[in-house]
Amino acid sequence: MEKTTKQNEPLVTHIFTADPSAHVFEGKLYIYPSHDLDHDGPSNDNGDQYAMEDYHVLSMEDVNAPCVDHGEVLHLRDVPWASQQVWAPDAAYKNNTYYLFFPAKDKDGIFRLGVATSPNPQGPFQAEKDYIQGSFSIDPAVLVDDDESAYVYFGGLWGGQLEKWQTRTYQADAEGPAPTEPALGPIVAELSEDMKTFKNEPQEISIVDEDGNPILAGDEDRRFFEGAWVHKYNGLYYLSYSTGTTHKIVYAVSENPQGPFVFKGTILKPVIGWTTHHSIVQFKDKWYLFYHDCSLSDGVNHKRSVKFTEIQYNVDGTIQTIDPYGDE
Ligand code: FUB
Repeated sequence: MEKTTKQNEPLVTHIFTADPSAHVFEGKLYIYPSHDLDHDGPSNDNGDQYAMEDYHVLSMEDVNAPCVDHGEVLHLRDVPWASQQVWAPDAAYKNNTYYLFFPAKDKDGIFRLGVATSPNPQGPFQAEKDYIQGSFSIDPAVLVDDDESAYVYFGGLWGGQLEKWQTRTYQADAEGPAPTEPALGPIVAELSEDMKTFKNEPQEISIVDEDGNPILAGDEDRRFFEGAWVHKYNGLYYLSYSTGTTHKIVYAVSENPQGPFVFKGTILKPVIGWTTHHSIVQFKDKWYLFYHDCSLSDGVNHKRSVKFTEIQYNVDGTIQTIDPYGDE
């Protein structure tokens, strides 16, 4: 009998997967994860342990249906500009085309964002020859808005190199702001009609507290670290992201896709493993959080597994906090 998929359990166990970006395409749930590699190489704050080389696409006909692995859909060797580390991807649909957005290090060891295309949501994807000009750092997440304008959100601290781009040129020795200064926000750029170039200069997003004060770099329970995701609920834009060092998924809300966003609270408490990374998607009449943890590998940080769970909104639009192991 085919295995059904259960909430809060790994979607697949034959490979390690992480950083899930979930979308509903053609009436099915498609998940675009990183494909973690099992290896004994170095592990450090630079993220060298995340040595991924390819992408697989997963899909589910329904939330309790078997999860299908569509196999390798893009490999590092087929990305002409990239040298290593294909990290957290996302996908989008526009112009009758499916676009896979992904970060990788270029030949100089600098993270850039690439794009690859396919006529099908399950790939395979064909990479563009060069990275998106003007792109930097990691974790692209794309929102195609109701009016078809498309925005890519990106950025990540430490190994994701966001600190090194504060002047908008790469400075290898640059460090982040002092704890009492405003934190670095994620970056947003509107995409051109062809989805392969930025329409304008990338802008830093401002995240503020309920009084309008910027979230500070030392406020590690609330400041942006990596893994931005934007979804729309009741006409408002919800920016959610990982706090990195405090291992939470938190969120902030705005009336504008480019912010400023007002901090609201925690969506997901820490999972097993250092990184936490998610996406939020509506499927039929329910909303789901896709996330990862390291339970399948007993806590090995670079051997992660994608899971999902339902999320609930309160009547005021806030999201109820999830304890990933609450029922155990
Ligand atoms: O998977 C590699 C990196 O780990 C991602 O880009 C980050 O968001 C973190 O999950």
